[in-house]
Order: sequence, then C-alpha cells, then structure tokens
Amino acid sequence: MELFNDIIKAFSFPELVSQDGGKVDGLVIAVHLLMLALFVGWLIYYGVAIWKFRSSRNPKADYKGVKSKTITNSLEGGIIIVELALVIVATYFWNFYVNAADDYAHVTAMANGSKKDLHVVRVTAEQFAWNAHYPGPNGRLGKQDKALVGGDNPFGIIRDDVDGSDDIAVLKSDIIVPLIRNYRVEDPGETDFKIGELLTETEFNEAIVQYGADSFEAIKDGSIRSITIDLTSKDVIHSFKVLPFRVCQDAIPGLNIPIHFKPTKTGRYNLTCAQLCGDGHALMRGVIRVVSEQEWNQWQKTESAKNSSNQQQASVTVDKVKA
Ligand SMILES: [Cu+2]
Repeated sequence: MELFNDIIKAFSFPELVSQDGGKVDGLVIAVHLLMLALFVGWLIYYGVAIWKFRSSRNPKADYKGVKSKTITNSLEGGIIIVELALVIVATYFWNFYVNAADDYAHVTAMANGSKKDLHVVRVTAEQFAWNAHYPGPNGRLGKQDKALVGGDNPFGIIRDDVDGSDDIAVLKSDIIVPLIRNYRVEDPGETDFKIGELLTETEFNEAIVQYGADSFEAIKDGSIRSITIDLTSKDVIHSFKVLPFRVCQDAIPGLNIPIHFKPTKTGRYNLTCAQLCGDGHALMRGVIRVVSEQEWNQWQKTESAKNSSNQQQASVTVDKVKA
C-alpha cells in the first residue's frame, strides 16, 4: 500500500503555489493525453500490420507490398491533424503563461518609471549563484550603467538618480517577493482612483487614512498581484526554475527577459538552475521567499536604509581619501 502511495506521489504534480500555475499543469496533461492517443493509435496499426502480413497468409515475401495509397494518405492526414492540435493547444496554454498578468503594464513602467507600484525584481544569474536588485520603497528600479559595475555596486545602479537612490541589491542570498492580495476599486467616491483599479493593502489603508473609510469602496476580489522577475545573466546561459510557481525561463547574457507569477502562499521555495552552466551547476540553488505585504514593506525599508548608510559610509571614506 505504501509502495502504491509512493508511486502515485511520484506521478503527481509538485505542490502548486501560483494562481495561474494550474494552466501549466493543464498543458502537461493535454500533451500527455495526446501522446497516449498517438501511442494507442500506433499500437493498433502495428497489431493490424503484424496480423495482416503474417507468414502463414503470405508464405512468399511480396517486395512490392501494399499498392493502395489509402493507408499512407490517411496516416499523413492524421499526422497533420495531430501536429495542428499540438500547435493550437500549446499556443492556447502558452498564451496564459506569458500574457495572463492583468497588471502586466508595470513591465512597460520599467522603461518610463511612471507607475509607482512596481513589484519587479531584477534577477541576475552568474556561475553559480543568483543575485537580486529591488526597486526599494519608492517602487522604481534605478537605471544602470555598466561603467559603474564594481565590487560595491555589482548591478551598476546609478545611485545619484532618484529612482536608484533607494534600490536594494542582494547578492547570493534568498530572493524576497511579496504576496499581495488586490483590492479592486468598486466605487472611487471622493478619491482619484478609477473603477476597477487594483490597490495593494498599503495603498488601501493609506487611502482610508487620507479620505476616510466611507469615502470610497474597494473589495478584495481574490486576485493576486503578479510578481515580475526581470531576468538576465552575467556570464553564460542559466535557467530560472521554480517548480511550485510553474515557472522556468532561460537567463541569457545581454537580454532582459521578464517572467511573472502570482504566489498564493507565503513560505520558502527552491530555485534551481535548469541549464547546464558549468561544473558548479548542480549546486546553483537559491531560495524564493514569499512574504506578506507588511513584511515586504518592512524589509524594503530596513534594507534600503542599510544600503544608503553603507553608501554614506563609502562616500565619507572617499572624502577622507581625497582630503
Ligand atoms: Cu546555472
């Protein structure tokens, strides 16, 4: 019985901690059903062929074989149908995977910095570790300049710029992301919100303080804010794979590739590298820590303060050296 349970477990999906991850599981199931249909179809064809061309019925080999084109044509037609189905089904599910984020506009916000609510983490892979760059309390990722890359500034963040001044860089450590349950604005009332706008709990509470509890109406609609990982690599191709989120994306040097997911549960989840990237590949593990919105806000404040005090210290040292 225990063995039976183990077998069932081995063939089950791993824990699902992502709001859209079920669609990826759906794709896996659909592809397997298709493969099962192909397998059974070919088995039947094989059986019929063995029976029909058995030696007792055909004592002498016929080198011309079947002359009718019916079988060949119907097989080729079948292959075309199956391949079309593969492309259509795969595109349908892939569409959910890459386009589903209704709050995906924040990716474009990375370019113009207009939206303040940016849940983007810039992840840079290297042999053999993961590094993360966060937007900090102002919610905007700083601009980067490769001339500034160095030991104390591995991401080359432009610190003089207002966006980059409070950014957080964490090297070779857990990647922290927030679990944010959206409030959807039903009735903007006296506020500047639009109907349907999504607020974080922080924004909701701030609005209540500013306008009063009865001045507008927003409810938790069950949706979760998507987290965008803006992925790149410093050296070779790596791959960012977190099974519980059903996310796997190559990290390619010179490219910034966004990938998003909506975590449904706080906790620690394993991040592995899914591309053989060198002799330390097997040890290239990381942790994605999903924290509550409150913890996320607090963490950003603490880390950002640490970063800026480090910076002040560094500039004091530089001034001393100059003097
Ligand atoms: Cu790797």
